[in-house]
Amino acid sequence: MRTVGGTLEDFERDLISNLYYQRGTTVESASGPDAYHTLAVTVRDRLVDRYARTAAAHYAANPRFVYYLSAEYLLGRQLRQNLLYTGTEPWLRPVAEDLGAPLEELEAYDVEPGLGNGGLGRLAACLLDSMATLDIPAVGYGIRYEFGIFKQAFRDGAQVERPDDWTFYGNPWEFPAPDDRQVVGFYGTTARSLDDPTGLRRQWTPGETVRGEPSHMLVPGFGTQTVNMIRLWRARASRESFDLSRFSAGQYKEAVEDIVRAENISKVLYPDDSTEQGRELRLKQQYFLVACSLRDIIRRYRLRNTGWDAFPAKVVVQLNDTHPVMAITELMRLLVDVYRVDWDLAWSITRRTFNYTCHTLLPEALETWPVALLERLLPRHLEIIYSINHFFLQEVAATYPGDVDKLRRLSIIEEGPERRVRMAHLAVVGSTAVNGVAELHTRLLTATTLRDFAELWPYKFHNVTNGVTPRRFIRLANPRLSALITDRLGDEGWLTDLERLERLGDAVDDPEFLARWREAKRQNKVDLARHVERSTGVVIDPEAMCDVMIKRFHEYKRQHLKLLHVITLFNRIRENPDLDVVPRTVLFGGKAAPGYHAMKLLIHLVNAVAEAVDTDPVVSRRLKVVLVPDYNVTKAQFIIPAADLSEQISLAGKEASGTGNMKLALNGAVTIGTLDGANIEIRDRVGAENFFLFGLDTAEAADLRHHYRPRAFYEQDPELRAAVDAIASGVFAKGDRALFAPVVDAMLGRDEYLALADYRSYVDCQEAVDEAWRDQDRWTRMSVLNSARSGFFSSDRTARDYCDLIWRVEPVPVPS
Ligand code: B1H
Repeated sequence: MRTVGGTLEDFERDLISNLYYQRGTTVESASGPDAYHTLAVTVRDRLVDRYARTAAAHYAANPRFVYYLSAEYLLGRQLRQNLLYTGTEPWLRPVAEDLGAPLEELEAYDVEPGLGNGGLGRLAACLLDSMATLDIPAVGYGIRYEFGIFKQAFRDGAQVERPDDWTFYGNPWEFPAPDDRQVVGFYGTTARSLDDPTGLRRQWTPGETVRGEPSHMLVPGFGTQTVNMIRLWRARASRESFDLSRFSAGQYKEAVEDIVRAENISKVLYPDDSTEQGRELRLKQQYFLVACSLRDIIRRYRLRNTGWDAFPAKVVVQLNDTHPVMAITELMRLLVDVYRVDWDLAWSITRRTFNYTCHTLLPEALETWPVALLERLLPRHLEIIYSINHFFLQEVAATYPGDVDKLRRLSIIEEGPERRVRMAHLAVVGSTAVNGVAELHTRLLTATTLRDFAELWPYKFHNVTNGVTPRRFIRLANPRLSALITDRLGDEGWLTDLERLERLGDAVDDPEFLARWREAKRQNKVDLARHVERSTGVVIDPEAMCDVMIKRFHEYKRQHLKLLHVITLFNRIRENPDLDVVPRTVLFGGKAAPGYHAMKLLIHLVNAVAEAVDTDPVVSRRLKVVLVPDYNVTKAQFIIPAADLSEQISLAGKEASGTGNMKLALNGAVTIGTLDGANIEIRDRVGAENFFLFGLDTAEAADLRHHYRPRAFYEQDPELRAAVDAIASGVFAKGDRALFAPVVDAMLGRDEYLALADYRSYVDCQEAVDEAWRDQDRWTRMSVLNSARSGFFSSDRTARDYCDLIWRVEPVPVPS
């Protein structure tokens, strides 16, 4: 069925009609939200035909589907993306005119769904985009948090968190699907199944039930007909929950108690990043997501298939980190208890269905749940975990007879005063394939964190280096550079075959091309300066080097090392006002988890240093420091195209991959970085001469840790000492020496991530950066080559790697 026409006139007619019949208003009296909503719906309608044809093609082919389970998605703004993906982008201007709404105002209503924390959530979004672009049948499952990642503001320089009420004006991009609701249980008791002599089948009677209501957003492919979906679950009370008799008796609070408790499950995204949150509600969220999603997966499977033998041939589930790992026990429960499949067959099906991506190496980020909590909240799942562990440890004991220590290390249960379930172990045991997210990460994972498993099952482990979608992160974010690239390469084919960027390599000998490249960067900086001035009041110079560090605030990422460099520049210029330094704008962006006090204090310090720099008449002419508030996908799309220098300075061995590093390199920023995560692969590709390398490598860092004395570095290096002393002196706190003392104490005390050890190498490397910058032709060539050689980092390649190594799915073309 074809319901929308393909011309601008059709579009305009539909727009006026939607405004009238959906919003009940006219162009003359439409508000900003009316105009935005109507435009959004009119664009969305242009995806619906394709979505319906995709569903039909998938139904006919009955293919193997990828089901991506993730607690987080950072989709970014939808309007421009969907304009681009429907080929209606050129109409935006005339259409905005029809509506009498300035473009900027329309876009301001296009709020991004902030349903994630950082890289892990954005990777999920990039992979969905690439799977659709590659015609892979796929569904993303997640939670429709009522409040996404908090909005960050600053009060006197300190971070304050405000709720992200992202659906305040409604969300025009989603379709509710109440018919596909599910019911999920919690708490309660378990009992024997009388007909099961093995005791492995049992019955769970939950003590509480909650309804999961799905809605979906469309995930179009670029340059193809496929439109997949992401299905998000919202928790609602079962209808019986409202206690009318209590309400009638005037007990209003009690009458709605159950409703509130149920709806709290999808109320808010946990604003953690890489720290474990031992909260019951969080475990409830995790189970809610997987229970709803698995029921939906089974419902979809049964539309075209019968029996269970074919299940793993038709269903492959990718677990995005450990957050959805309870799915393994839930599938076992459904198969064994509900569908009465024998344990062994159920286990074989389960193991063939799941795969697990690990995103970290930090021990504190490896999720574990107290046995006692599981026993209360999910009693049947705990029993299943015990059984899985029992059979697994039998297998281990047979492989390593007498090795008790091995059993202890591999067990899914961590013994100790408080027994806990190790979710990563459950994930590895219950999966066919396990992957790390960059070469170094996978190597370290198999050599350290999951070493015993890698020895036991070496064939399970794979590397799939992360990637980013070039559609959002170049084409949408950086239209100027995109136009230049398209002009040079002849067509837009590079957007779906990013390795073609390689052909830009020849352009480094073309002075005219270099000039246009530089001009695009400069214009991007002018745009960014306008945004920064509007949101912070700070005026930045588009001629200065734009030095960018954008990522969550975390100790291992070492924003404090960057700050020591900034303070060193500050000190140098103050001491020698005539010093010939390269003018820089140092731009930070990122949030700290609300409970992460050390990082919130560091944010405060960044703002304080920014102010000190800004109010110093001499320094402020050469140096600017800005912490852009509320860094998110939208802000990333403004900042990345303007960046000259990309700061990727985590301690080697700590950043699993990084993906901002890829986005920045693709947009022609040159990296200063350590040998960590995907930096290594970026450097291998762009060439050592186009990458500023500094610092300890993983082995050196591990060695130094044994006998590390940060004070020794402090004492030996006068510039380092001056930088640390400046913080301690209170110059950034109006003389208050106490405020930032914890930052100084952490540096001189343990300096967990060896920032002081890497300081000299970093600061000297920044001098090499300055030297390269002074030769603008040289810099521009480096910039072009970074872009030209980063084609590997397309998430299309990542998705293909998953297909080849892990999923073994085939594309299903959708006829037009
Ligand atoms: C990454 C997380 C993460 N790794 C716990 N782990 C969270 C862990 O709310 N939580 O509890 C949230 C997020 N996030 C990141 O994943 C890595 O640090 C990056 O290096 C990597 O690029 C990204 C995508 O693989």
